[in-house]
Amino acid sequence: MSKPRIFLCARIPESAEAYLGGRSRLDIYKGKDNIRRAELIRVVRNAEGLIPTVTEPVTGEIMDAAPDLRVIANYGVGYNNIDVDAATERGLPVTNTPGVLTDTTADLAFALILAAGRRIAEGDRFVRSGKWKGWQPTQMLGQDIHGKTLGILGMGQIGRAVTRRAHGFGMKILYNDPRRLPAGEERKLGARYSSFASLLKRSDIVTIHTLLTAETRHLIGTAELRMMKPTAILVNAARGPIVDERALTVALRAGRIQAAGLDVFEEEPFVDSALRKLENVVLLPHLGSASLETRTAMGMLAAKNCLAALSGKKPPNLVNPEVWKNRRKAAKT
Ligand code: 8YV
Repeated sequence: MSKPRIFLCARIPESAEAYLGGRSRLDIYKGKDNIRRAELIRVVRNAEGLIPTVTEPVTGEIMDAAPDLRVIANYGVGYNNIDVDAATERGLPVTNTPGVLTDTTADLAFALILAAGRRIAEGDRFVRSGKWKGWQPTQMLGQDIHGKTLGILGMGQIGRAVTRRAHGFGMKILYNDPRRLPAGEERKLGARYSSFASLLKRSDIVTIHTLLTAETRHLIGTAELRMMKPTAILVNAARGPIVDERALTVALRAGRIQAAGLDVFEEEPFVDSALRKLENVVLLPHLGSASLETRTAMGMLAAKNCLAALSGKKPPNLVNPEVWKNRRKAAKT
């Protein structure tokens, strides 16, 4: 049997590329910048498997440009870049990479909490600029993180991993999620359920770990920022559009909240200059899962999902399982 044709939209760590390359006829986009839509439409024509990343919107138009396409295996746990309904309509399985990046992303969220609270990036800029003229007792005072109340929006795998870290800092944990955890699980985790409004009002730090959906788009806007404490810190390592970036910029500039840490933006890689000018926000280029170990593991999982589907096996991380059910039904009739 000839090897399947797979198109990978960006370079991934070497060992994962080698794994895929040994099992498929692999074509990798090697451009310096992200692949553009027109180019993707051109190259996807030959693909049976497509591995996109967060930066490639995979629309019905892309799917229709690929007559042989049999699977879309996202490199990432969040799959808002893929029109899953369009894929389901076309009988195309979509997969993602959950689990392998949970702890790495939680580490990064915690790094943002610490960096925003203790002014770490600002301090680094201060030293590099040569402006530091000597130690002073009131210089660059931030706020303690240990012992504070942490509000977690979205208690999925990453939210739980953040909770575990927060216990090491003696923090009190509140959480809000459309699905409340069973009491036993809450107890084990050491997190208390809170209404959305009450979490915003009571938390010293609010960290976002929800999926981007129609319901969570601009979940945090002007009204929500006004509910937060003036000393509050907001962290977003989930998806940019969950926060109304303009409203956040206004709130940070006016000192309506104290600081923010952002790993994601509404229109990546665009970050408004008004936000970039502020000292009380830490800005990162979507580094949530960016460790060599984790980006390799994501590549291996995306590869396994892709190869499984191409060999007719149910991929381990299907996000639209109804496609598989329909396929089995069709095979029986
Ligand atoms: C990835 C992420 O870097 O997995 C996710 O949802 O946001 C990041 O960890 C990105 O999706 C890569 O495509």
